[in-house]
Amino acid sequence: MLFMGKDTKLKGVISLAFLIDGVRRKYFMNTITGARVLLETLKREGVTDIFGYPGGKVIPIYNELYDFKGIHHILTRHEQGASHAADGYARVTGKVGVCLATSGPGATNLITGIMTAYMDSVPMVAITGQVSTDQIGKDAFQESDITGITMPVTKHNYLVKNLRDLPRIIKEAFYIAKTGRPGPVLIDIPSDIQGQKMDFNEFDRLYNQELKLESYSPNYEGHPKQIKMAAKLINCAKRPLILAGAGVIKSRASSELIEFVEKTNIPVAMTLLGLGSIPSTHELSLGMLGMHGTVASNYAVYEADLLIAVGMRFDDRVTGKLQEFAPNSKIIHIDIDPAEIGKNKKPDVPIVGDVKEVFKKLIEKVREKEKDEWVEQVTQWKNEYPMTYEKSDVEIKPQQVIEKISEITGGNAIIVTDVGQHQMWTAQYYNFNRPETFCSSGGAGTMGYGLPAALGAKVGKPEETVIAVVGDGGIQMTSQELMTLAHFNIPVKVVILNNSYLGMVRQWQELFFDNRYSSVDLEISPDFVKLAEAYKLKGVRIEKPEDLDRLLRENLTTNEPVLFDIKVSKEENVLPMVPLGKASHVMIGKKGEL
Ligand SMILES: Cc1ncc(C[n+]2csc(CCOP(=O)(O)OP(=O)(O)O)c2C)c(N)n1
Ligand SMILES: [Mg+2]
Repeated sequence: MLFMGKDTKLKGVISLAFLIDGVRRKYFMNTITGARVLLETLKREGVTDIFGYPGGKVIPIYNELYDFKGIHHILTRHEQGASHAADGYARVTGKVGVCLATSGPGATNLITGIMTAYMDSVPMVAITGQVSTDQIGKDAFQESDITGITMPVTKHNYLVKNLRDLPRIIKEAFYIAKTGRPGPVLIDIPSDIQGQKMDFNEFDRLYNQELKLESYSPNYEGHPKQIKMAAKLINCAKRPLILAGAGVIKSRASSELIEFVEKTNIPVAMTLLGLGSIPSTHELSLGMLGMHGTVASNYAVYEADLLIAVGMRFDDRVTGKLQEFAPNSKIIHIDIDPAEIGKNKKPDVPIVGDVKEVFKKLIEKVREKEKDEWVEQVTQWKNEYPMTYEKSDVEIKPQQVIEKISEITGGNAIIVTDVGQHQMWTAQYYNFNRPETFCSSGGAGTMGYGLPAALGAKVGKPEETVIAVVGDGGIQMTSQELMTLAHFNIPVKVVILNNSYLGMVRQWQELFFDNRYSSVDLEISPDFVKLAEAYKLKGVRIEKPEDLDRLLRENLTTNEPVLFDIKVSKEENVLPMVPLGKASHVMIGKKGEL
């Protein structure tokens, strides 16, 4: 054809311009923005999902996210939701969870989630936007000193002052977050740095430089002499007991723990966050210890002559009155963090190292042992004092709901809880079969954690059934994340144990403050089913015991998000209980002191 139309000519010119630009970028000057540097580095660190919320000082990052391939961004409805979601994601995958927020209020909204992750040693990288470098310190719009504010609740944090440092900083942040004792790391990136340009090859070179962290080198091995001493103590002990904490799960040492236990026939008590490290139904599992632990666990601690404390930190909810904790016992303490050794309880044999590595060596050195009188004794306690509650035909008991969920899922779901009585009932009545299936805010006790953390867990493990067990109080702290479930069609099951109270506080007021129920009444609450519907989710109300089994079975393992509002007996208490400040073997049960 001799003559081209005007439009066709124009298209031709535009295509040519694009082609030239492409060639120029590829072979001569392929520059990328700081925001792009961030995303490229995250991708190289294996990040596939980010939880976040945009704002003025991260717009350049969101601009790059717009068409960036390989990273999926989930818009939560509050930054707190983003940090808890990153936490839930990390706990079930073992990967580093990533959250992103703008400067000022966006950044400060992340803090509760960062602190929660810090207290429970969860690997997380939190990225925040900051005002531009020339405005820092001038009270610019939405400026906050987030590195200063988060100093006590992060393992490390960074304010990026030069784009050339960014690839190294991100790489370091991931390394620090996931190695040694895991924890959250925050990276604060001023907006001008996000917009500055860098040559792609230069980025590549900077990223590939070897990490040099001189003052940080976690010890994984465990000292051979200490391990030998530990084995000697274990071989001589008459009444040994293992206390398994979150460290067992974080170092993925469950199978080594089980091998060790089966070789030596030593019983195991677990901390709240250690649940799942050995199946609850294992004959040598005594269940949880501590304030709401089993009688068998707490009695065993009192009677033991050797405690093998593994990846746990003698938290006060575990020990009760510290001076009277394990009074007749020698202690072997295995932990990756040297700062934990002797912090609360002085061990006879400290071993600083990774639980998995240490156990591999211990298994070789300990003698095989048959079940003996000690195992008989703890089994007798187990049988004599099982977890029990009074059943009812007229009202649903909260413990019954958890037992039912355990039965329906076969103990194989991922269970995420909020904080309160329902959390403790879940720990007591759900039979955890395997590690990385229980997320709960142990150290911080953060109400509002459950729903967003479950959302993150489901994104991390889409093939698993994820159930959030929450209270009628806690759900109201982060209920906006129901919208995130609906928006991204994340099929989490949210089970509200609705007792119309801030139940755990009410329990303390009943038992220790003369029944003076002060500000714990939640009778005036939203209609949760209508709330679910307002968020475009299915809501199911269960009020009668006879409907519980059917309605749970029909809706618990389907592939859609569902919210259950389950009316449970209002004034049920979590028992047994070690009253605050009492020795851990002094427990109260249904009929007073045990
Ligand atoms: C953010 C936050 N605020 C306050 C508390 C104190 N607290 C612990 S448990 C609890 C009551 C929780 O009530 P609900 O969510 O209904 O759960 P329930 O105990 O009734 O199962 C409160 C207020 C907390 N742990 N976290
Ligand atoms: Mg409640």
